[in-house]
Amino acid sequence: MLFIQCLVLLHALLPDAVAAEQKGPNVLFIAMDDLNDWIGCMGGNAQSITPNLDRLAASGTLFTNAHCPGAACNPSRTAVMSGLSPHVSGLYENSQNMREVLPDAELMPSHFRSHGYKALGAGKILHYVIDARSWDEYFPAKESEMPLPRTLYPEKRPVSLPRAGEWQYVETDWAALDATDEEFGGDWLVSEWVGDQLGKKHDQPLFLACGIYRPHEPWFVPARYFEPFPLESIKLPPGYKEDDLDDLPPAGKKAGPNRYFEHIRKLGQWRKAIQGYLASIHFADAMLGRVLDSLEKGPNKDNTIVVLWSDHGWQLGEKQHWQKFTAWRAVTRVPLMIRVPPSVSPVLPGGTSIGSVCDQPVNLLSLYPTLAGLAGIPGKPDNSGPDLLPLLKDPESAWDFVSITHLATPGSYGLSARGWRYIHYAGGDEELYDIAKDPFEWVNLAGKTEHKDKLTELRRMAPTEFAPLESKR
Ligand SMILES: [Ca+2]
Ligand SMILES: [Ca+2]
Repeated sequence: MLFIQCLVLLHALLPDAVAAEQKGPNVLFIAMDDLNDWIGCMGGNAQSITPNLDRLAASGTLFTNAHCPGAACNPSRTAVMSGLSPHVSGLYENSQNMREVLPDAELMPSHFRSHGYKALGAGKILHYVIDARSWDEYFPAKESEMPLPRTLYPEKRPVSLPRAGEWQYVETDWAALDATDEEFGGDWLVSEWVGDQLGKKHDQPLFLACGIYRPHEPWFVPARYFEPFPLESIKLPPGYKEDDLDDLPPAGKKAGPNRYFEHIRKLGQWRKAIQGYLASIHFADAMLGRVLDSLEKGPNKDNTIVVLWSDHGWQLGEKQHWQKFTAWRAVTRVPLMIRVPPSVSPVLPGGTSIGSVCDQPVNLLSLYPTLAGLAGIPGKPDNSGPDLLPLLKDPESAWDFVSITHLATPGSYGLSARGWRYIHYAGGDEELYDIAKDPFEWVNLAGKTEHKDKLTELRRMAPTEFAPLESKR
């Protein structure tokens, strides 16, 4: 009799239990490309116009000391999506093929799929590949393995920056296009597709990735995004200092100056380029706004976790450098914001606090375990990053971690702590900065006896083993 009662009870409970297991919050996973701290809520450049990034940050937790795992697209994105740090995976460079280096890695969308989620994606999430096997659906079609949709390019190129030689990346150029957002395509099409998904009800929880490609070069966007930035109003980067290289060790002096900046400055294009970057950020922000509006108007508003990150920052002349690939804060520090609505996450039932700000040093590697945890699914056992949950509960909670950004050479990295940064080059050269006093890293303290203890302390927190750079394509 008891047995039958138990069976009846089980029968009554089971459908609900199964249904409950399949339910979970949606995850809207938004990546921006090459976006540094030039956004309103991070204060990196007073001229930037980013109302949508700012409103997302204000609605949840903004991390002001978040850093990328690698100082370029491929190592950073691969690390985020695989949960494996470059010094563990051996993927340090843009030229490496992710699936050659990591043939079996279970990427985040795939992991969510194996726990009842549907994985949808659009735009650039991985480095110019889709990795079709990790997704249910993609825009453009996943079979194409090309994550960028149709985008308008001027017929005659370059428009603004003449080519100086073979070394120059063909996309380094800027121009206001006479086109509507729709005619421009690109991120507008991505935001349209993602918006459509958010406007519908789905029978499974979603892992929905939205890759916004601007402000990645070329800095071509519709003219209306250039209008708020008249050329005569453009200021040089606040972190620029003419004699900044003087106190760098040889490896730092080598990492800073590059041909791009020299070429741009020689041709009188520096302010025009800054204008192009600001316009591209403004455009990317507007595309984000379309996605957020679709979410807010649709049926998924109250059960969707939103996370936004950028794969790395960008230098626009600071330390005579143009682009990324360095260990300085302008490149390693990235926007990271997470919003969890109340009553959707089993581990954070109250959701994130509106307008909370966290300055603890964190790394994008933490996204994999953090998002899995928030969704109520197990993390992957080999995830490199710690779960950010304690900081989402309380931005001031104890945090014993530092954040490491790896460069292309194994053993070269930037280490970010709270208030301090330490840079180590594989040959042994070092830099040390007191960020609380010197946010632009103008004064290298590595050789100063009064900071010897700090140097020793930070050295001890750095990794000691580095996977070799795995074979290139
Ligand atoms: Ca990038
Ligand atoms: Ca300096």
